[in-house]
Amino acid sequence: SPHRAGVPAQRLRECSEFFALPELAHLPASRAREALEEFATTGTYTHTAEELLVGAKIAWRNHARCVGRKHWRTLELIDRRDAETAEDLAQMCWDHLRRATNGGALRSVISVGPPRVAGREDYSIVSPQLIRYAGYREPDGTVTGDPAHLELTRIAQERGWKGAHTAFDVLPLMVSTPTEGLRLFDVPSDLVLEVDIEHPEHEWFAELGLKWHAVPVVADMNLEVGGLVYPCAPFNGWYVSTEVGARNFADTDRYDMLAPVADRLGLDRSTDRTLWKDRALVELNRAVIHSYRAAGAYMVDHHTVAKQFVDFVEREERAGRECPTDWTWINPPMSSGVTPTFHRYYDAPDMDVRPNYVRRDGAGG
Ligand code: NRG
Repeated sequence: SPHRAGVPAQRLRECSEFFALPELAHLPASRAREALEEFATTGTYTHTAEELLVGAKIAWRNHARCVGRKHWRTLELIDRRDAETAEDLAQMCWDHLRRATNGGALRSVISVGPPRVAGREDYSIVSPQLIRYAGYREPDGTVTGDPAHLELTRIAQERGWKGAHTAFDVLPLMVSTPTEGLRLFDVPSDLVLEVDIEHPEHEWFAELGLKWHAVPVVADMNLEVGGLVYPCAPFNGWYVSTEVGARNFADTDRYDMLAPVADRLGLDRSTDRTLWKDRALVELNRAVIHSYRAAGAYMVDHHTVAKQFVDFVEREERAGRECPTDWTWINPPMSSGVTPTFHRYYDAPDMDVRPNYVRRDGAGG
């Protein structure tokens, strides 16, 4: 029977389909047979580093919500499936930050820890990203820092962490292992490249005291490849400027900076019809793009990434591949109608295609 270890039929199917990918056509036919046999009998099997990297790249190519997919071939792997301790995972994350940041010339990297094994707690990164800013609820009800991370900050504080109480305290890295449970590690500050936000023309902008980190390393998604689940698989590309300028700084439940920016610009906020929000948003985003460029920290603007994405979709069409895409995630949160991604339809955003990155439950990011 092919179900001796109780592996669901769907997982075995993912295994067969994985080894049938053209990207693995050079493997001997015996590899697929033996992997499937071992998976069915023991409940797991071991990817070669090459299979894992191919899987991680194709997972990126398949991810319907990612607008940066044109660069899927450039992904680099840090293979730490041999990690045993929480320290090992922390070390993996520090290596990741160093390799990904690269002094500002960002590189796309994925680090992979031990796969899920039935009957054992996961090795995982509990933090939604490797770098996140704390949020503190003040007695008057306001928030200092990032309101998205109030809960995460409370957990860190319960575990004895003390932040400096600025609006940009880097939270400790939180990891979990089967034997040690949840553990916290301060992120070495020399591994956190940050950009102070200033405006190309308005001197006063720097006085708003905004800054952001250069590298978004998403850590709350499972990598699913060939029927295996890797719950510890932090990965990064680079920021689209609007993620920072039109969401993190602008959302009313994040740093909520549109009104302060509009006031410094001297805009009339007495009615929405003056478009003060839109005008403040443009200047805020100009400041973000300008500052990252001046600091030598790579990021892409929403116009450029939209063009790259349409190139990617057309290339996938020519290659005869489906390209599942979520229109609502691909389009930028400002000026969508003046980017090319807005003006077309895509293959249905099928989140079930594998390999893929699958969001774990928990805090947003
Ligand atoms: N909006 C989030 C980051 C989500 C992922 N974005 C990327 N991913 N660019 C934020 O921190 O603003 N990536 O792998 O590059």
